[in-house]
Amino acid sequence: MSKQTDNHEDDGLAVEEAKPKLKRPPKYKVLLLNDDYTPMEFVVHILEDFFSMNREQATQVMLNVHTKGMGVCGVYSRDIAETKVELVNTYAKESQHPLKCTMEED
Ligand code: TYC
Repeated sequence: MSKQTDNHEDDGLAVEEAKPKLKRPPKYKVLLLNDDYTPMEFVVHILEDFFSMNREQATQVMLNVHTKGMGVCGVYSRDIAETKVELVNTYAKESQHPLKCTMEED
């Protein structure tokens, strides 16, 4: 076989390398929204129980949400974030507080 046929040295084709396809799965921030009615102590309790914070951390995050309007409780995979949002909203509703939890891509 001639060199030319063998390795396509001059067949006019440009071969592009395939781009690596693997991407890290997206992460999601779980957010707590401020409102005028939910007691501060209830929010602290949520942050301790659903987001494994100690009392100091939970108090800091609660006050941050209270003053800034919104705050991050944690960053998780999509499934975990969705579950936390659902659990917090269900619990707040059952407790008759208007507290809202949501998520957004990190
Ligand atoms: N703003 C509420 C109050 O003054 C406290 C509060 C904090 C409510 C954080 C919601 O996500 C929240 N009682």
